[in-house]
Amino acid sequence: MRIYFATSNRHKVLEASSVLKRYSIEVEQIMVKKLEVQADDVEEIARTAAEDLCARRMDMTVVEDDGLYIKALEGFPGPYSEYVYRTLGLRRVLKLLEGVGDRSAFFKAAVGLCNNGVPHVFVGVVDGEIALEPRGLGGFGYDPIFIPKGYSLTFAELSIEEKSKISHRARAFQALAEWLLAHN
Ligand code: ITT
Ligand code: NA
Repeated sequence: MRIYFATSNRHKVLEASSVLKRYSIEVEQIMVKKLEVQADDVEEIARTAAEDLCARRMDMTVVEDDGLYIKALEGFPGPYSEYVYRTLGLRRVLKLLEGVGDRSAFFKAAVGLCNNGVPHVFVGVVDGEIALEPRGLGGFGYDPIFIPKGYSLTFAELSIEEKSKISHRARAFQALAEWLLAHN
């Protein structure tokens, strides 16, 4: 089986492939811009984007929207993660947490799929905490400051295979793969 991933982000594709190959599902990146509405939650953003895929008759295509939700900041940057990463950057996000005791956070991935003209959304979450300093060279985005629960390394210090055992993206794509194999 093969799915098409409408994203500009190569890292998302590599990580999704690393998960989906276990299910013998191939992933092909397509440079089609996903519909990005503003909403309070990534799940709603992914659902609207999946509906748009179906409206464009893009079957077996997925889109993904993610957010990093920091507890002490009431879930900020959440659905604004991409914008905040580009504008504030990691250092200034860390600055917002100076002196804060509870550094817990979670990543949430919402993957929208159009299958046989019907939109579906699969969600994955990983709990963790925000590091004191950026560490590691792997991954992308907030990876250098996110330490998954039960680990001492940041996502950027893990290999793509290790990150893809536990990440929000891995969990969302596992749910997608299981659903696809059961329904196709
Ligand atoms: P698309 O073309 O798929 O939209 P994007 O990179 O713009 O690619 P999003 O709009 O979903 O993706 O933005 C999510 C942001 O959240 C992204 O820019 C990263 O900064 C961050 N992010 C998402 N997943 C991440 C991960 O696994 N590790 C670190 N940061 C992540
Ligand atoms: Na984007």
